[in-house]
Amino acid sequence: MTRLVSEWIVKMEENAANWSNELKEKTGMDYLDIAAVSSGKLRTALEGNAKGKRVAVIPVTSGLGAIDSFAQSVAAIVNAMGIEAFVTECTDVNGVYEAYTKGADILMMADDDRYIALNRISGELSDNNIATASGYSEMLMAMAGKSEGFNGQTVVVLGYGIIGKLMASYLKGKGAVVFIYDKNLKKREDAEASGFGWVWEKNDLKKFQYIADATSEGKWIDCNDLSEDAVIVAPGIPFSLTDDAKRKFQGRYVHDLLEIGTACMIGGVL
Ligand code: 2YJ
Repeated sequence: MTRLVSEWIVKMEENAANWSNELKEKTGMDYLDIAAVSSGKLRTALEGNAKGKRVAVIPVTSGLGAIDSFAQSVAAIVNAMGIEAFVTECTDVNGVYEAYTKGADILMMADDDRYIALNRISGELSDNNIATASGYSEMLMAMAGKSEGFNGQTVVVLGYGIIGKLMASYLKGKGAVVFIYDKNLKKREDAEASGFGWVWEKNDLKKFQYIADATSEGKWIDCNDLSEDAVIVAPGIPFSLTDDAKRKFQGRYVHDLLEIGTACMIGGVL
């Protein structure tokens, strides 16, 4: 799991609302739409449930410490969904106390292993890994024009780690025939036991139009590595496409560092 670095997210606070609009152009869904579809709720229901709610984001210093502007970025994403969010002045347990005393309905916080949203009124909890996997899978379905399901069409998931496994299961549940590509061949048995096909060669990735990329290597996919009509969703950090491949597939890929997962977490607890 890749830990975010503050230089990567330094502009997120000011760009959070723009990215929601760009996603709408690329996929037909903004943050609130993707939050709704990934959590199986209606957008109008989320809008109704969000009324008057306040979200507290609590910086957490345990482990490797707080990441500069992480909590501010999360709050900006939630604000961009039309929901009031603030960052607590205190951190850790004291921050949880502050969130409660200031009347927050939803608490968001992350340490090195887990990033959660907790609705303290309803008791609902969402996890960033699950939210990210379902959100990006739904993005792929929308971009592929398969919002109702893949109906036996083939999808390749790159990287069979936490998010890759979750996406593979989610997409299978949506009717896709899922193949896995992972450079660690030891994962093949596990993937096949879960009912997924296995892609042996990087060269074979060209056979797939629909790609869900959960790898964390960065710049290992170039222009000629994918099919001409490839559609790519990529929660993996750093992003796999080279700069040339990004130009080539412009408009046909979605990748971000925090936004889609965060929006979907809110969907899960509203
Ligand atoms: O509050 C802070 O600023 C930090 N404690 C945030 C830490 C963020 N954590 C990560 O980036 C880890 N990779 C865990 C993320 C889990 C989601 N997949």
